Amino acid sequence: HYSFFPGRPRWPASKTDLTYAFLPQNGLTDNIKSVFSRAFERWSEVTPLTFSETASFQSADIKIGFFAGDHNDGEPFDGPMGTLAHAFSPPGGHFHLDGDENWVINGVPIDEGNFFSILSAVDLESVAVHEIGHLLGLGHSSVEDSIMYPSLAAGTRRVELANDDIQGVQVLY
Ligand code: TQI
Ligand code: CA
Ligand code: ZN
Ligand code: ZN
Repeated sequence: HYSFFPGRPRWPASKTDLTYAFLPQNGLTDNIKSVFSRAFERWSEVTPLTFSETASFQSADIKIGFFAGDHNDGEPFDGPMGTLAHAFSPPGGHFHLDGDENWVINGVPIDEGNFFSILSAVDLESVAVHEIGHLLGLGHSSVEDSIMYPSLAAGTRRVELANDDIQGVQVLY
């Protein structure tokens, strides 16, 4: 079953059109950006919310960046595996991904020429859909095939919202 953060934080009802931006220093490719766009779309299909990319990192509601190790928010990343990403509950909007993961998009590594075991491959879209759930106010779910279930087998892709995820987010929005 779905859960919320303590106090059930959510984006205010007056703010249904959310903007997101990518940390300019990351210099992400269009392919990587399109993964996030698809991940946002899955949540906008089942809520009144819309998500659009803005060029202004400072003013964006949701700020997406890849960071390695300590990045000065008290929650350092830990190299390959372990913590993959973290996002803060509304209206925080910080969405950080561990730059040391072996991220893959449709099974293809983001970093060409970087060879690694498929056992350490992490599907970017799966993690993005999960973290956006947190950004919207969902905690973890006990339903095993839900997006908000707190574990994912290595190399696995899980991007379709389960009924449990939809019911949870529709309680909030
Ligand atoms: N990152 C954790 C997560 O997003 C951070 C976290 C731990 C957390 N406890 C929390 C966030 C409680 C909110 C509330 O869940 S993670 C997965 C999954 C992670 C894990 O790196 O462990 C995904 C990030 F589900 F695969 F295990 C994304 Cl999809
Ligand atoms: Ca890690
Ligand atoms: Zn962080
Ligand atoms: Zn989580």
